[in-house]
Amino acid sequence: ATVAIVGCPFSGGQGRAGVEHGPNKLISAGLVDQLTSLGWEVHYESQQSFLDIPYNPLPASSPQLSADEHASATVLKSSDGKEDLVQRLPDPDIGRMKKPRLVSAVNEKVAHEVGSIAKKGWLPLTLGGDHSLAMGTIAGTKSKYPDAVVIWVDAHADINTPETTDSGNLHGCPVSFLLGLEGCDVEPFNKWLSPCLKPEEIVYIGLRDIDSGEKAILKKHGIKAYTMHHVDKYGIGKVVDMALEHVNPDGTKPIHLSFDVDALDPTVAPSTGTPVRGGLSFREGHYITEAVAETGNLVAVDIMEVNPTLLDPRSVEKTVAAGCSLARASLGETLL
Ligand code: DIR
Ligand code: MN
Ligand code: MN
Ligand code: MN
Repeated sequence: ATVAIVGCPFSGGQGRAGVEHGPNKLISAGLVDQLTSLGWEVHYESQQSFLDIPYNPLPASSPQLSADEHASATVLKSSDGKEDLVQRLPDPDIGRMKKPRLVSAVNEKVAHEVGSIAKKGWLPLTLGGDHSLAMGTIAGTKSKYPDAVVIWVDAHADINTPETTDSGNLHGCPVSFLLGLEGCDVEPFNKWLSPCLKPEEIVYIGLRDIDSGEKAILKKHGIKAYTMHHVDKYGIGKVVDMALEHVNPDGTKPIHLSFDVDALDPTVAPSTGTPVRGGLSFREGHYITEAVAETGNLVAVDIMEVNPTLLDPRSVEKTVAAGCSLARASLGETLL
């Protein structure tokens, strides 16, 4: 079988720099060889040029500009070894949404990329980058598998709408856009993204930091969520059984696993932008990925929100190692 790694060095869905270095760190830690050792044919093209869009921050190689200049500068940029003139466009807030044009344009490209990989019959493994990218990854999965279901592992529900978001950070909103909730039919997203997920096609595991607006949305739409309270009460084995039973009662549907590493306890995955104490243990997190792999129905995986610029080297190493081992377990690595 073939896995194609989609590295998304993107941080525009939230406010903390550094998460754009997640993909390279996971790759440098040896992920390609690790997956090859599991028997996968691995496709990976480094530093994906598909994310290079006019709203992106300047490449590191470009001359430093002030914030004002940055907003609309025409800069020299080399692509394919050739110098080009690129207009970098301003991206003011729309309503509460921060960087809406950037997040939308990047996700449109991610959806295309993930969709075309899935259409080859390959498994896309997307490395974030922030979790706004799941707008694109899940839209891509749905373009190939319209009946796909989503297992969303996270401390957060990421189901704010442009109207309910307090932070304005779009990594807190991807699920709403996929569901097409009230307030999500807005430009620029509605130019390319149409609702592709039904409330009964997603289940959450690991939640423990849900905004009040999000709680109301989860209730209103009857969306199944197994919080850390449920993990404590039933144990992870039972929770995963119940989650799979909810989204996939016949065991026939394709599964997209979207894993935010902040679902893990901060002692396990400290280097992430919005850590919340009381999270999944190392084994609980891995159990989820192993059990999903065992279904044989997995068609796409996201490993999101690894930020290798946060905290000390030991914390970074732990977090990156956890990201790699979650990816391996998702792709069938077993303990025995
Ligand atoms: C919060 C935090 N619910 C927000 N969300 C995070 O900004 O909408 N998602 N951290 O990963
Ligand atoms: Mn293409
Ligand atoms: Mn998330
Ligand atoms: Mn999160």
